[in-house]
Amino acid sequence: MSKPFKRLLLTGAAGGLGKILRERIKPWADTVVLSDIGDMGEAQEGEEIIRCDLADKQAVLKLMEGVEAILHFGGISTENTFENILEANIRGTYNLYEAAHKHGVKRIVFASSNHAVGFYKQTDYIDADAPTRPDSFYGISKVFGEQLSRYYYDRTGIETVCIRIGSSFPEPANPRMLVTWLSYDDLVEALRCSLFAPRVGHTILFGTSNNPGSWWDNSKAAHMGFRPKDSSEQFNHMFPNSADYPPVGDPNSTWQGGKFIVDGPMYKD
Ligand code: NAI
Ligand code: 15L
Repeated sequence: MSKPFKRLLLTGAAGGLGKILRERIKPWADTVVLSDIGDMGEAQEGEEIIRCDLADKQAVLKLMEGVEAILHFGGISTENTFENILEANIRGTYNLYEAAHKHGVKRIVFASSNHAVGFYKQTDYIDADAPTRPDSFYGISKVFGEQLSRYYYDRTGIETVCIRIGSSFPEPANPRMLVTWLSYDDLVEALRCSLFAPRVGHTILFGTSNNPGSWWDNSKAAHMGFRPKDSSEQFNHMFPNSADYPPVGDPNSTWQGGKFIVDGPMYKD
């Protein structure tokens, strides 16, 4: 049976999520092009491996040959120096969109982050139209990617779904993540909806499982048809009482972005 795409590009393929997605996205393309600066091991059947630094414009242009759609997961995934974020996330995402435009790519899924809105409080309930409130240089780079993709949609028609991923790990590491957790199955479902919903234009989707007490309203992305199946409730036993929760005033129990608001170079000088 023929697959939906001939060549589907996954950036960040050597990363935590990239390693999970590598297997799971195979049914969607004859060839999954895996790219990263890190080690991706050997190419398996249906895979092609291309080492590429996203900050290298010419290399990204070459990477894009024949690509029909992109899952953009590559880049620095936590707070870092502005210079490093600038190269990998800001210049890297610009290079990716410019190359995608030149090669006629029609749709991109951008791994944005809850840290684009991390300076909202945990008592706030926001939707995709709420102004961004990044909590770090990292969060600012995700806002940049969201705005850049908006611009490329308006200017060139490339469709993008920006998934503001909460915390996608095997299980929550703290009580905050009971709210932000995104199971791997639900992540794959969000990607499936992002790639195959008939028309997505430019959409911002909050990427969480069906967790109780969510801070995020996905009604503006209803056209995506994303219905998460998992819930963090299964992990409630890991945090049995409030003594496990940081005291009131602690970033992890105050801000949506948790401790990112105090991480990073700005606070270490
Ligand atoms: P990760 O740090 O494990 O993977 C990121 C990958 O990007 C790494 O393999 C790294 O080598 C690669 N990379 C970094 N700089 C690069 C460059 N200049 N050129 C090419 N590749 C480069 O992160 P993880 O957890 O797999 O996240 C993947 C994406 O999802 C990231 O963009 C992250 O910001 C985003 N995300 C992840 C969340 C999570 O809960 N895991 C939450 C929110 C967003
Ligand atoms: C992110 O954006 C990071 O990539 C990930 O490592 C987690 O820290 C996650 O957010 C989170 O907020 O839990």
